[in-house]
Formats: sequence, structure tokens, C-alpha cells
Amino acid sequence: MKRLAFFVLWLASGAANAEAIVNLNQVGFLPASQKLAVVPDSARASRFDVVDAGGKPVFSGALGNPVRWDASGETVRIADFSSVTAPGQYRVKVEGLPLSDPFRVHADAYRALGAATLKAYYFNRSALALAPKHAGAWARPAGHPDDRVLVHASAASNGRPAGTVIASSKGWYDAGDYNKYVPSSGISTYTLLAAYEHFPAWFERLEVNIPESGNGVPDVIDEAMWNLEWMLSMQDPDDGGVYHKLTNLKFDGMVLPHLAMKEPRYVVAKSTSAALNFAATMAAASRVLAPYQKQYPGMAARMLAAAEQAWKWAQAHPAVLFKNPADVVTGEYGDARIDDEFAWAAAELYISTGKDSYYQAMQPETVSNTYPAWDDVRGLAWMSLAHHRERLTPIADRGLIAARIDGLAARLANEWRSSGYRVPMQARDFVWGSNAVMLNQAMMLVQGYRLNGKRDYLSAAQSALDYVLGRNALGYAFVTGFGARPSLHPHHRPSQGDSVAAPVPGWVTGGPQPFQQDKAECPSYPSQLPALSYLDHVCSFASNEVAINWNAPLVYLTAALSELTGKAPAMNDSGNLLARLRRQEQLLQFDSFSNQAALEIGLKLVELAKARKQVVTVEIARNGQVLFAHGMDGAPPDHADWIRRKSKLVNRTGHSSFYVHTQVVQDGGDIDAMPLFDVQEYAAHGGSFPVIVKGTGQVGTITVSGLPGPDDHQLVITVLMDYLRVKEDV
Ligand SMILES: [Ca+2]
Ligand SMILES: [Ca+2]
Repeated sequence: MKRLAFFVLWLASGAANAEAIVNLNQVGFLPASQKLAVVPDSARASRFDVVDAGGKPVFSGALGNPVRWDASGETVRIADFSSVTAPGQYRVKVEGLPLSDPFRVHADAYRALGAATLKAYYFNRSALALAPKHAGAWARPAGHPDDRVLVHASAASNGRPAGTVIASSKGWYDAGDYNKYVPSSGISTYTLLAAYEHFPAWFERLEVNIPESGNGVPDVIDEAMWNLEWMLSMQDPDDGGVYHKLTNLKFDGMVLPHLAMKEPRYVVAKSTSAALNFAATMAAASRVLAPYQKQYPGMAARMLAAAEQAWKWAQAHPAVLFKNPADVVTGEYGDARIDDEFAWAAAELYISTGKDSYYQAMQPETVSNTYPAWDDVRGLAWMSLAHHRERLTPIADRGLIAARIDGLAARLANEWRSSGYRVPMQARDFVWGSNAVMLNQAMMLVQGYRLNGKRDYLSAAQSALDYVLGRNALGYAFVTGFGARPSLHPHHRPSQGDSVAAPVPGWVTGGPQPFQQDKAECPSYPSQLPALSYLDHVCSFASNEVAINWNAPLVYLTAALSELTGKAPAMNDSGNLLARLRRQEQLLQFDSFSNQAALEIGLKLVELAKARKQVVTVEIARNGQVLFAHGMDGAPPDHADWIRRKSKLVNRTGHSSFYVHTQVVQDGGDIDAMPLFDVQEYAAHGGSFPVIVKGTGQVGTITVSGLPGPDDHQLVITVLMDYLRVKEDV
């Protein structure tokens, strides 16, 4: 439930004492994933085989060179079997070692994982009885209704003196405990919402059997709403300030929540970091909730107003740092630096309101980029700005946004390339919640990949998922309920307090880190090395707790890899149409895009159509400004509406409209009834292509209408290949 942001020297001496096995992702891979295993060099092998379920070899390869990994004190070699793409169950076989755990290659390899990691939030809902039809063996009575919560002396105001009773219901329990904290709630909820904003198609198909399933709203949004409604109640309506947390005075015992309700609960002190976390999260949520007026009437507007109120409070109280009052010993989530929270809140408010003043308040040139953590959220600002290119006003520095995203991704990918375990993390990154460090790094690698399509970034993100699913020095699949060697005893009160042997599924545990803050209460750790210092024991809050903010990047990553991997050019397959369309977007990019370029391209399109005796309408726009528009003789007026809807789809998805069309068709969807795209506003038909400027990203659209979609698309491709002098056949 907390991350210690300090580094000390760790003991680099001493050999690894984990069992010598082939370490790999125990869940599986998508056919087009990079697929790696880690083999200890102590086995003295130089080759490996991949065998199918019947033991028959399907692939044989040479192991990579031995590389030492400081974090585990091992020397290891990489087995690369990316070319095993046929669906099936396999194992890796290395002379001198036991046969590896089994893994699957499957087109939908991460659906169950994605569903379980999202469902984990439902299992941590406060104020709700978990019914057997939703919760199965983990059904339980409701805990902590929080309909009568006291205002702690530290939070007292004129309107709400100490002891005032308020309602602050719903929300998720933060971690292994039963308290609720705004700083960790903010990043968790935002990350789920960002996953939805970036990969709506994945979540449209991810029903996870919660009470709101089937209500016409993707379950990820319903789940986020459970916490957002609680967060709204943490704002003081009198002044817009936000209470830092809602907790007991001290932690509960290791029992089910309904047995831990004797102690009074308090809202504790307002803080600047809570106000800014709240502002950022509500601003982002207002965007996501906007289409769901029927199910959540008025909610989007209410959230945006609440976000601006909290922002105003933070402006007036810019340095109220939270400290636990003397009588409160629950998690502190204190944060000495809140410039990153200011930047994040400003960025989200800018995106949601379009007000330049928020962009200026962010002072973007002073904000660097790093992977997110609950106390360092600047990366979330960059991630949102990079995604919402079409919402940016001219004031935004698109080059800076791209440079921040790519700079971090490039740094992490470099680390990944040289690492023995092929992970982006270094030994010093092993802090409290190290698994979430890995996953948040992966989330930022995904942002780099989404920006510029560098395949290494996606492979490095895949490696991070592989790591938490077993390709680590301990051989654990750190997600409860998944893999051959899962974490079995998380520090999680509901899992410990019930009578079910298996822990609540879908939670990633904190992971190894060398500081062992719990060693007074725990059996001795097997090692002090950063990547081996872990106990699968309920006592170990320092290495084996679960937390809402650790699960969120895993929900994100399962969606991202599932949605992006198949669409990237496959490692060994250049034939499929989606890969080809993706390749077009990579090749047909501009160094810069001037008004003159738009004119030349527009004229070429018209001339080519004329030469072919075709009648089309052409429109080229950059940042919402039309630079070229022409309807040829005989072009009907409805071409304009097609252009509007096709280009809007490109601006929303960043892909050509024919790419989206192909994707929907391949997924078995109906292009004229896509659940997320109102057909009045979006058209998934070919003919609109993104204008992508290298290093900046998508800045506009080139759209043709008048022919069948694939032909509209091909007309644009033909002209762009000629204009950009691209030789490769795409
Ligand atoms: Ca739903
Ligand atoms: Ca901070």
C-alpha cells in the first residue's frame, strides 16, 4: 500500500538460491507476441527445444549469450521462440533442467487475465454484499457502508466541525486493508479509465459478471464509477477541498470486512495532493462518462465542475502536505513533491475543458516524464496529452509531447535490450510494489509504441507482462489464480479471513524488494537480492500485499497487448491485411506537413480520379483546419458527410478508417452498429488516412469519398506513396 522512494545499496554478493528452472510466462502469448524464456547458465546448455502437448518438438533454437543480471545475481541466457505462432499448448525443454511450465499460444491469450484483474476491483468494493452469482466462492456480506462517517479534527471546517457525520459510501478498499485513500484511488481509477479511452474495443467485449453487467455501459466504466462516486463524496461542498483519506484510526485485524466494522471511521485532513488527484481523475472521468447520460445522468458535467472546484482549492492552498495526525496510524500516502500532481491535474483539465489557461498552468516545458507511481503522476499528464491529440488547441507543443513520450520509452527499451532477464527494470527499481513498477514502465512503453510504432517498445512491454507471469528470478506467476506457480498467500484481509483456500483471484502481488520492512513479523526471507527478496506469506505486507494502484497497470497492459500485438506486423507474418494497413501508417509519414503539401496532394488526388473517370470529393485538414477541399463535377453533397464521419473516426482512433473497418470486420463486428461509435458521427469505411508527422504524431486527415471504401482508401495510398516516394510495396 505504499512505495518507498529511496534507494540503498543492496548486497550484490551471494549466489541466487532459487531453484534452477526455465523461467517463462506461465499463462501464454498471442501468436504475434515476442516469446522469450530465461534459462540459467548454470545448466551449461547451448540449445533449447519447444515441445507441444504430446512432447513432440516443434521448434529448436540456440540460446543467447550468457548475461549477468545484478538484480538476482544470476547469469542467464535467453531462449527466443517467437516464431512458434500456431495455437496450442507448449513447454520449453533444456538439457539438464526440468521441462518448463506449460504455456499457451492463443489469439485471445489474455482475456481471462484481463477479466480477472478488472474483477478484482469488484471483490474489493466496500458497502456492497458480494452475491454468489457474481462472486462465486468469494461471496461475502457487505462491509463498511460508510454512510455515517465522522469528520476528524484534522479535517474540521466551519461548515463541518469535528465530529460532523457525513456519508461517504462506496469506493474500493485500497489494498490488503479496509481503508480508502484519495491519492491511490486517483491513479488507479484514472489508469482504468485511460485503458478504456485507449482501447475501447477491448472493453466493449469485456463483461466481467458484476451487478452492472449488461447495462449498456462497459463494465470497466461501471467499476470505476463505484470508486468515483465515493471520491465525489470526499469533496467538501463548502470549499471544494478534498479529504485525503477515509480510515479507521488504526488497521483492522485479518478478518472479513463485515467483521471489522466496530471502529469508527473518519475523513482525515484535506491535502493539496488529494485535491489535485481528485481534479485530474474527475476531469478524465468526465470525458469517459459523457456518452452515458442515460445510465449516469448529469454525471459528466458534475465531475467536471467538481474537478474545477478542487483545482481552485489547490490554487488557494498550494502546499498543504498531508501528515498523519497523532491519533491516526493508517497508511499515510504522504507526498513531499506535488508539482507532478499540479501538472497532471492541469493537463486533464486542459484536455477536458479546452481552456488554454490550464495548459499554461501545467508549465509543460518544466515537466519531465517518468513511469507513474501513486506519488509521481507526471507521466499520466504526458500519456493523456499524447492520446488526446485531436482535442489539443494550437497552444499545445505537440513536438514536446512526442519527445517526452518517446524519450522515456527509448530509455526503458534500452534498459530492456541489455538486461539479462530482458526487462526494463534495473536492480535499483526494486522498491515497494516492484511488480507495479514493471507494469507502469510497460504502460509507458505502450505509449511510445502508440506514438511511433517502434516494435521494440511493444516487445519490451510484453516482457514486463511475461515477468509478472513467471519470467522472473523466483519463477512465480505473481497474479493470484494464474499460472502454474501463482502467489497463494497474499497480504489481503478478505483472502485471509474467509474459508476458501484459494486467494481472491486477479490480484498482482507487490513483488520482491530488498528492504524487508516486515521482517520483524515474518519468517526469514530467502535472499536479500532485489529480485529474490520475496515471501509468499500473508505476513509480508512489504512483498506480498495487493493494491488497487498496482492492479490498474495490469488491466491496462492486458488490454494494450491484446489490442496492439495482433495489429502490429507479426514477427513472421507479413501477409495479413491489418499488418499491411498498419505498415502503411508507419511508412506514409511526413517530416512536416505544410499548407502547400496539402494543396499538392489534394490536386494529385483529383487528377488521378479524373484520369480514372471517377467522381470523388477530397478534403485535407490539419488540426481541424481545412487546407484543401474539392468536390468534382457530379459529386453529390452527401460526400461531405461521409468525409466528416470518416475523418472523425481517424481523429478518434489514430488509424485509417479502412484499418478500423478491417479490424471490426475481423472481430466479427458490424461496422454500422459499433457499440462505441455513434453512426451519426463516425463512419468505419475506407477513405480517410491519418496525416502523421514524424516525432509529433497524427496532426490531420486526408479523406476521399465517392468510391467503395477500399477504393477510396487505395486512392489515398497510391497518391501518398508517390508524393512521399515510398518504394516498399504496401
Ligand atoms: Ca456494464
Ligand atoms: Ca507527487
